[in-house]
Amino acid sequence: MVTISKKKFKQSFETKMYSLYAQPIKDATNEQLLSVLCCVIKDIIAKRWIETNIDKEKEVYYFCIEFLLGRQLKSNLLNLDIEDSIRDGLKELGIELDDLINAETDPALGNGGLGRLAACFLDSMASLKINGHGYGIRYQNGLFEQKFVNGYQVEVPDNWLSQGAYFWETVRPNKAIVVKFEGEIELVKDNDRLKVKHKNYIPVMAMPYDIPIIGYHNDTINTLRLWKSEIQSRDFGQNTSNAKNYSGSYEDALAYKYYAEEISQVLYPNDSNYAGRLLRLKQEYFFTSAGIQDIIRKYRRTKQDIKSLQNKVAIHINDTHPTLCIPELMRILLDEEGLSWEEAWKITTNTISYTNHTIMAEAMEKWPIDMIKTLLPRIYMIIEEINRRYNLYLDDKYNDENKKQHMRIINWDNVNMANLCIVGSHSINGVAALHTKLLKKEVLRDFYEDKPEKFNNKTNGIAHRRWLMSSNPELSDLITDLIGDKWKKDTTRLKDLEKYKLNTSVLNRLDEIKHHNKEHLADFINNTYNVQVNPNSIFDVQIKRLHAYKRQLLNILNILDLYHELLENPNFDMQPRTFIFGAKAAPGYYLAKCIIKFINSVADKINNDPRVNEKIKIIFVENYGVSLAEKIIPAANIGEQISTTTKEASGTSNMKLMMNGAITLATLDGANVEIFEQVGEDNIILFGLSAQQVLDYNKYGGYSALDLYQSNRRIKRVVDDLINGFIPNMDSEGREIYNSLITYNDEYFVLRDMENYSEAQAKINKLYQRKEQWNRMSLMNIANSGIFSTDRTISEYAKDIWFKGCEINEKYIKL
Ligand code: AZC
Repeated sequence: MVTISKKKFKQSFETKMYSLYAQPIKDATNEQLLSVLCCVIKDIIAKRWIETNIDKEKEVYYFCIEFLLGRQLKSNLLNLDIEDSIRDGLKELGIELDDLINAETDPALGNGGLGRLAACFLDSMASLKINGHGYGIRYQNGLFEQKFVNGYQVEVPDNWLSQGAYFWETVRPNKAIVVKFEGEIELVKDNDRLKVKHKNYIPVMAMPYDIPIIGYHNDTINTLRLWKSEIQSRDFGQNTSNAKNYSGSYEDALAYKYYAEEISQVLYPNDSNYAGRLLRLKQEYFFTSAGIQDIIRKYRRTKQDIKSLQNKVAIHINDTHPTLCIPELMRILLDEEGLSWEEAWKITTNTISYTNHTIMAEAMEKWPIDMIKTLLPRIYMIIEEINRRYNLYLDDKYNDENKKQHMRIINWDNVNMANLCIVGSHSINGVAALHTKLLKKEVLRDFYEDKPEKFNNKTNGIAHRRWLMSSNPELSDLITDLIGDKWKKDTTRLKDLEKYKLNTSVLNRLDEIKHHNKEHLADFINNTYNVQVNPNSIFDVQIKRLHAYKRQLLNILNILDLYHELLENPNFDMQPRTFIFGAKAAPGYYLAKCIIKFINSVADKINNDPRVNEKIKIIFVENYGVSLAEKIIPAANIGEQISTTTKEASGTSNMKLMMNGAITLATLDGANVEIFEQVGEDNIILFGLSAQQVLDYNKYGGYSALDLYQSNRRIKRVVDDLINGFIPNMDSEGREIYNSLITYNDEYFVLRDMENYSEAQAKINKLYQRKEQWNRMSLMNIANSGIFSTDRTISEYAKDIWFKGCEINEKYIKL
């Protein structure tokens, strides 16, 4: 284990301050102090980082177009176990560690669940001593910063590199790689073989920026390698004689610079939604090609036979965005290694595995043939050949044209990326039991029936080190006081907490800690938004992307209904509630933006109505992201997981919230089903249509929202509020939402589930008043959250997918 004494740390800190900034500590800004601290920590880990990179065992490469890391300082100190000496050392130098923790930028290089999951996976791979590395894109601008102006979402570019640099990264120009776009393919005869010549291509340099990923109390330091796109400068020793010849004019040079740099300029702000833009396809090829070339380059240095690649390397495709790993690996094996198609295909499929993250049709990537053909001519040829061979297989096996059509990789002038992933990998998994079941039974049924052995489930998880130990230290300490600290490395031990479920003093302690966390959050809300919230109220939290299927609308309509009830009956028995929302909407997603405006407008009305604002407060936090989540989650009493059943593949905020003692209010969707199985019916509040009911409705044309609206007084009342001027400062947004519910027949069953939801909310109101019982439910949630650690998820990936059949598999079976 790396260690550093306080004395040594202080010396290193001062020396680094002089060498970096040539100034005394007292003159430094917090950013400068932070950069010095990061450098000192990087010095401490450098030797271990290099050693982890000298690989003896099989390595995992996790390809993902987003990594939503969050701030790193606190979790790095925790994982290295040096927080105390650093805190004390800094104090003696007159510096507060917490000031530096808060000075760090929060790199928002992801949209939501998918990107954050990838970051949790990195943490767990390192903590389980798996040589697992991430490949992604170093976006110049991450997810936009959200501001509310008059209740509307306004997007401001995220300038996360404004401090000049990201202090954790190390750029490695000597490891840069050329990625080739466009041009023509020529097949030249070379002895008795055909050689592939790519001519007139546009070379784009992929510059690697490495971020260390530090394992928990072990010596593993893995790497997240993010690629930045740059122009190809001539002096990197790579043969680019066939590159497109720019005339050398100023305009040409500028156009080329723009072409190259644009690729990693900005993260697409869509969550679970496919946009189909050329630039996105460039991004996808850019990072997959750079990553695959990098893997092969490293492998070649080991001088092992390329045919043994699968014994040393596992490549994981996180959703379809990195699908081009498949034809890119084929390209290298065929064109550079000279293998036959059969050999190359066997290696590729045995090396690559794929995770699906959604069944929503609008998220399924389908790229137009013409686009791929022009941008990636050689890659397209390979995809075409994969498709041709697969069609032969299908024709041989099936007669049903419909079925075959559904399974083809190239179909209706598009390349279906999910189909390519399924055909080109040896494992396909969903991210929660229900989701995997829906993949097998509905969305991917034909593929499942064809090759059932390829399909498996890997229920998502969360990094408990960040989401409990680091963000809720008081709770973490209480747990350790009660059951010892083994749970930190084996979260199933949290179960030992159950023996305290009848212990009043433990339950009271739990309550006190929750109360402290609520006070902290209340202070933050007061300081930031100038709204007073009562820490004795129920903190009811819905934090996730804004999407119709996630049904923030159901939540706000119910609040509006409560408001009416309170106005009609001021003695209405109601425990005070603070409803907290955090959500960004994709900039082009109009309905989602209307819902944001609606929530803000309702908040404005209710928060300023003295008749009710002792009972209800609504807070919509601006710019929700990882850092805000770390503040909100420890303070939550209720986690709202109210998606339309079947639509949320898994969810992960549900797991974070339960692990911090919030009670889940949920539909039986995604991983909520497994949360329910863990905690039992007494410790979760369920409502809403079942998966089967939703599937049946969808099959037979839905229900009639209009009938329900006309027959239910309370539903009619809140729906009418959308358009009758009751909520001030709304423009056409109310009409837009109204239409989605009534004119377009409520695709997401908001009104259909409304009565049931409001009964569930009333139940919570009663339960919360029985404080001891509530605290017991909270304890039972924490105690049964252990299986939702990504340590469990990753050990399953390791033994069932990445190291299946390998000797070192033994190691993971124990986990
Ligand atoms: C999300 C799912 O919507 C969410 O349910 C899941 O928890 C998360 O992935 C992690 O698995 N999906 C996405 O963010 N994006 C896509 C393209 O599915």
